[in-house]
Amino acid sequence: MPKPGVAPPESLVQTACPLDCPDACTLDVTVRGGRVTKIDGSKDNHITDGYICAKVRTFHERVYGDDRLLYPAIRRGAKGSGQFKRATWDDALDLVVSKMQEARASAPETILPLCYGGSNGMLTQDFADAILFRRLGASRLLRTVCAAPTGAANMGLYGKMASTSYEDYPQAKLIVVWGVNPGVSGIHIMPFLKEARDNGAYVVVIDPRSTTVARQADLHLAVRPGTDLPVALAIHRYLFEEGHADEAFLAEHARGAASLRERAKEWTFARAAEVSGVAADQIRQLAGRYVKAAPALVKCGWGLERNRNGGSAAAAVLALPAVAGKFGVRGGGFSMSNSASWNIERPWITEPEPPTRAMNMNKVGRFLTEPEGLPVNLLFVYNCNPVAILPDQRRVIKGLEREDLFTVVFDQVLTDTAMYADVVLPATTFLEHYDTARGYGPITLQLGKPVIDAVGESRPNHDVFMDLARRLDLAVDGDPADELEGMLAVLSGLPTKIGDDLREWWKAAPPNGGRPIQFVDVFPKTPDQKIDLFPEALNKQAPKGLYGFQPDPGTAEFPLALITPASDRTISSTLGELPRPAVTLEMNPEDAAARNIDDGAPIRVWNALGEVLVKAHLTPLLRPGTVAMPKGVWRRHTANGFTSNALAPDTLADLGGGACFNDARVQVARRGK
Ligand SMILES: Nc1nc2c(c(=O)[nH]1)N[C@H]1C(S)=C(S)[C@@H](COP(=O)(O)OP(=O)(O)OC[C@H]3O[C@@H](n4cnc5c(=O)[nH]c(N)nc54)[C@H](O)[C@@H]3O)O[C@H]1N2
Ligand SMILES: Nc1nc2c(c(=O)[nH]1)N[C@H]1C(S)=C(S)[C@@H](COP(=O)(O)OP(=O)(O)OC[C@H]3O[C@@H](n4cnc5c(=O)[nH]c(N)nc54)[C@H](O)[C@@H]3O)O[C@H]1N2
Ligand code: SF4
Ligand SMILES: [Mo]
Repeated sequence: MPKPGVAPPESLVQTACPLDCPDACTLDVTVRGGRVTKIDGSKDNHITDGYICAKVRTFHERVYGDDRLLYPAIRRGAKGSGQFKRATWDDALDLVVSKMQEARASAPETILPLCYGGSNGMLTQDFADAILFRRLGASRLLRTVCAAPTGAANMGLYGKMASTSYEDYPQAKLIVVWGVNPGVSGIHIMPFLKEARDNGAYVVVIDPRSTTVARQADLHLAVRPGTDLPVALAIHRYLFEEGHADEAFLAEHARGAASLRERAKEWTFARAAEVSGVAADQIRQLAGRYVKAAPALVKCGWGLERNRNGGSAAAAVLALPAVAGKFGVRGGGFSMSNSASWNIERPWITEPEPPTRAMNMNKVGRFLTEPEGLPVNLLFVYNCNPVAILPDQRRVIKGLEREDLFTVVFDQVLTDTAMYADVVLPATTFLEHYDTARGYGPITLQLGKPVIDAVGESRPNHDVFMDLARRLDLAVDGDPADELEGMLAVLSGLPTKIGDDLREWWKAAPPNGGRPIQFVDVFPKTPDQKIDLFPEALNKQAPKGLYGFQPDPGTAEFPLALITPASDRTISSTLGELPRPAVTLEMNPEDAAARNIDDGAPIRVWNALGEVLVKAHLTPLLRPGTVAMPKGVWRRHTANGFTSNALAPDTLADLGGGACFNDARVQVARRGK
């Protein structure tokens, strides 16, 4: 114990951020008296460069916050009331095990693990959890809430080829920032983008909103949500029909160009302009500039995928550098999620995925309330906050209220979802356990390590899932018994050899130094290493065929397109328990005037699925006809306890079973004072 009046010694410990974020920052964490007092970006990592996002800078407030789960608990009151009774780990796990045994004896597929991106690390997801749920024969979860359409497009066209890293942006002479807002959701791109501009790069932004990057851009196409496909196809039409396609490159490296050309044919600049709501001249200008610029880079984000046309839009955008011949130079080609850049073996998962039913997470509300076939009777939620982040929030909540559903929520804080749990299990945070941090912007990999002891009785995912496996007699010899054995198993599966001293943080990059040039260092991972511009499997999947456009879902009753972009603190719902500014609905003054709504007025936003009560924030930075609310907010942030997800349909994108958050169409009206 330090003497009274004498400050305990302070130490600086380095670790890495494993959150679902492209940047994978290296963190300098200040620890005093066993407590974290400050979290900052490290200078040792040139991408992190000494700064981090506003979210993680406050992460220690979560670690010690009022909402932190400190011990296991069992439900006492009605579902949703948030009343729990403290329990021992033994009692809580015994109860979970008895319910799992029951389900296993009747039909193991009535068990559904529900997880997503709480942690992107390799130890906290797809490890002991996969071992447990595979051996149990539980239903499988299709993790489609994010990146499924862009992922399907990249997989179909390029077999998930690695893409241009942040460090090479400054080489580009033209950068198209397409459906992404790096000012809040990829902050470590920003200095590289600035350097590119300083070097004379022409920057184009395609986004319905005038984001910070859009305001700095040379050209901004404020498209209607869901209309990127016609814009991209109009550029393809220009490339093919006006002699700008790189026929030599296509002949050598691609298949399916004729089919893409055929689908693009109908999309003149004029038609694309009409549908997307931007001037034909702007699209023509982008196309002309793109043809001339070298190196030219397309940064494909996630904003364009969250609608009915998202997969085809992403495919058409990713096809641009192929048709225009923009590969083969540093700073050219495309840049997007690099999540598949590592060939990581997972030898510890000794069995293949069982052929159990696969359930699309966007439909969880539907599965819980209107089961087709076997119901879901045991829901095990971890690394995910479904009430806050899944579409059709009211249906999700209705499902969680089912008395015959047994819900386990394993989390760090009492989330909106944990309120509905039968058993709550406390999880450690990345400051209290080992994990990896895998960048999917920069291609880097680092070790995350505990910088403080576990808070309360919280435990790491690995320990709890292995404990459950043992209690269910599902553990076998050779399973990594604890967190450290797990970490060693992860390290042994890596393509890069590293030392076994787990006290040292390390980072590694693939042989090309993490800065691959497409078609020099990396090639399509398709069987013949060719680009498939018209994968038949994708063509079959899309309701109107690949590159087939589906019109706007708006109606006279619900004409406004509600989009839910990231803000600087709300991207996923992690840390949403900390104080946040009140949520508002952003709307263009024109749309507001038509409804007699002033800035700050209390309003009602609704459609057939639900209603959200917030205040209006009038801003010309959003195109008329489109309104916006941030994603990742919690129920406590609106006046009636529902968020934008109460208005988001559970319909699916054309490819990859992706979410259609931005297909929400709504009406807005003023509320009484
Ligand atoms: N610090 C930090 N950064 C993160 C994360 C984090 O946890 N912390 N999480 C990461 C995750 S999981 C994700 S998915 C990314 C999300 O990062 P982004 O790709 O930036 O995702 P969004 O904010 O959903 O959408 C981006 C932009 O698309 C626009 N948009 C909406 N609809 C359309 C459309 O139809 N067409 C076009 N062209 N644009 C549209 C929106 O206005 C928005 O400005 O951020 C990542 N970045
Ligand atoms: N309306 C709307 N909704 C959206 C989107 C949108 O555009 N619009 N975008 C979506 C996107 S891009 C994404 S990525 C998803 C994000 O959705 P989720 O992946 O569900 O992300 P979070 O909301 O952060 O929830 C993660 C939870 O995991 C917990 N957690 C973190 N680490 C651990 C751990 O080690 N162990 C355990 N047991 N728990 C842990 C955190 O405390 C947190 O509660 O949301 C989607 N939701
Ligand atoms: S969430 Fe992203 S920007 Fe924030 S600290 Fe983690 S890696 Fe860095
Ligand atoms: Mo995401």
